Amino acid sequence: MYNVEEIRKDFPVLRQMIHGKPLVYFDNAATTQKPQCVLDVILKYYQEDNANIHRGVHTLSERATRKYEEARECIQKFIHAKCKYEIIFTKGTTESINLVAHSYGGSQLQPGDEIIISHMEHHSNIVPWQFLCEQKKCILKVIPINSRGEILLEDYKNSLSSKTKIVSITHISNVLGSVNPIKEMIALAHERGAIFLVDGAQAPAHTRIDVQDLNCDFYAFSSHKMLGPTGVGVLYGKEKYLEIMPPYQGGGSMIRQVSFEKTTYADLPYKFEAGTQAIAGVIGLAEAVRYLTALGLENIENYEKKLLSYIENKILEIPEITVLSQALKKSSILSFVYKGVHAHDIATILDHEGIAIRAGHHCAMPLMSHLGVDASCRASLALYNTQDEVDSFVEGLKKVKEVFKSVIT
Ligand code: C6P
Repeated sequence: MYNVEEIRKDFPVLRQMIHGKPLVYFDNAATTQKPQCVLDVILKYYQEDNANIHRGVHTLSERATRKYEEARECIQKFIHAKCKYEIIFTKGTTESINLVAHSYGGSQLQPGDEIIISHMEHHSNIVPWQFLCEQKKCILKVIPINSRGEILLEDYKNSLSSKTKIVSITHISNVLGSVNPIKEMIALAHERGAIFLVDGAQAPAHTRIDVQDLNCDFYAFSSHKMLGPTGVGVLYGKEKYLEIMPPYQGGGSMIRQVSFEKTTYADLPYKFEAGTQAIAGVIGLAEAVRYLTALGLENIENYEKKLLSYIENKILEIPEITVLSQALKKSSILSFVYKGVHAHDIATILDHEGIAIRAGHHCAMPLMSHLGVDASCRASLALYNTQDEVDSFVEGLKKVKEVFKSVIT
């Protein structure tokens, strides 16, 4: 039984009033709220165990190291990776993608090689590849999307060639909510000998991830979008690729032996974890994963599906609104424009009703220009949102009409 009212009690931030109204938090694609258990483990770590990891022989350091490494195993199980050294801790999705572009791309690609992305990518899955193309004289190809907001698979197949070396696609679009057929796309890339990176920023809090079943070569995600703290993320990589990749950053922890003449590097995963890591953050992320696992990703996904269809039906009550995505497979993200009213004005009016949404280009400017809008509103739902909150949101949107009645014709 999925008891959302019980679940909400785990999230202290939700128990507050904004401008005299109960907070309705619909900005989960930007970052999710954190359950009490995540806050508790972070506080407990600092109160009881705080020490640097992999360095000290003293008790605190051993404890901190154990918790940090247990977190790695926890993430390994969560995404069903083959072994724990395929899990690299990073700052977030952005750093994970930059790591692959810089290290794998920088060492393996040759001038004229091709990299494929799609039209619905976040800037974090565009700009690192542009850097690489500039540096290595490679070519960036962009697969188009259809009017429903889905990747055009035929165009993708036609774009793949023996020159394709990397394909990097988002699992779930942060603007459209489209769930891409990545398993099929990965198999097609592999047939052409290309490796495949999945930008998973929007997925792990909403659907079950099995990297071995997907057979992706890299999977990047952020802790803060899945109930964990900010400043931490994960790069999953297949061992055979991580092994051949040079380190991304140099510093403490990532070395085996240093001399002024020659430095050798540590084994996986430490080769990619230079400097003191976000230890408390990693421990907090593992707790978030335990929380999500206890609720069950299938249960969360089913619940959010119902909530998405509820919000999609409710929003039809406002004829001035156009929803930007009609993808057949969608996660709980709803982007829309309101005829004659700028997205920022709508977000401001909703904020006065206690409702948090995101408005703007959502760090996906090429997608926005493809859609022919400079900004949209985005309501993104999570496991603790309710139908009552959707009702408040739709009532809030109805107020837009009152405020702008002289503008809306
Ligand atoms: N999208 C949003 O409001 P970081 O910032 O590294 O945690 O995640 C970057 C990122 C990469 N890919 C996708 C698909 C994303 O959605 C994001 C982050 C947030 O949509 C902040 S811009």
